[in-house]
Amino acid sequence: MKFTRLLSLIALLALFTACGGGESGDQQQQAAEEPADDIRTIEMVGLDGMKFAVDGPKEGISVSDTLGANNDLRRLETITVQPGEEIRIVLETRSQLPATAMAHNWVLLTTDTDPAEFVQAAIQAKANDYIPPEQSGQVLAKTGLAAGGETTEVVFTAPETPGEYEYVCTFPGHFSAGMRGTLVVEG
Ligand SMILES: [Cu+2]
Repeated sequence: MKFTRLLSLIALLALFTACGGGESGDQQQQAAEEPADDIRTIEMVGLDGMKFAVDGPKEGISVSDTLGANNDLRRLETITVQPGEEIRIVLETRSQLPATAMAHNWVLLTTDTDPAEFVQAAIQAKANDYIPPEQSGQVLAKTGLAAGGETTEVVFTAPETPGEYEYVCTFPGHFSAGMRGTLVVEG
């Protein structure tokens, strides 16, 4: 009797594990396709070519040309939001290079910040993920650094003041290579 119960328990466990595995796979897929909440999400890709890229034009963003041969991605240029809108930025880095050579972040700056000066200061801030601590007051929102194969994200509330806010990648050299764009807060 005891043995039979043990067998049933093992069978149940096996069933549970099998179902659980399947379910978590489905959930992962769901999560990748549609986030559980209804926060507007901008998914972008950081490329070795040092651009923020997206897989095509979508409502509320503008893009420019494709990024070269064998690449369906387009360069992301502007993100348009409503004042005070809640936004999620998801940044995936695609690279085979080591993290020390290639990583990306997404950093939104105040309108009175000179982005070129900010990224210049960031070069000295490697220990702080290339965010210069003394200028942290100029950062409105930021993701962490994502190396090849990693994804980083941030949820933030867009500024209430209409205007054009620059965002940059602060990894050395990426801003000047074109890893930048504009968040437009509509009036
Ligand atoms: Cu970058």
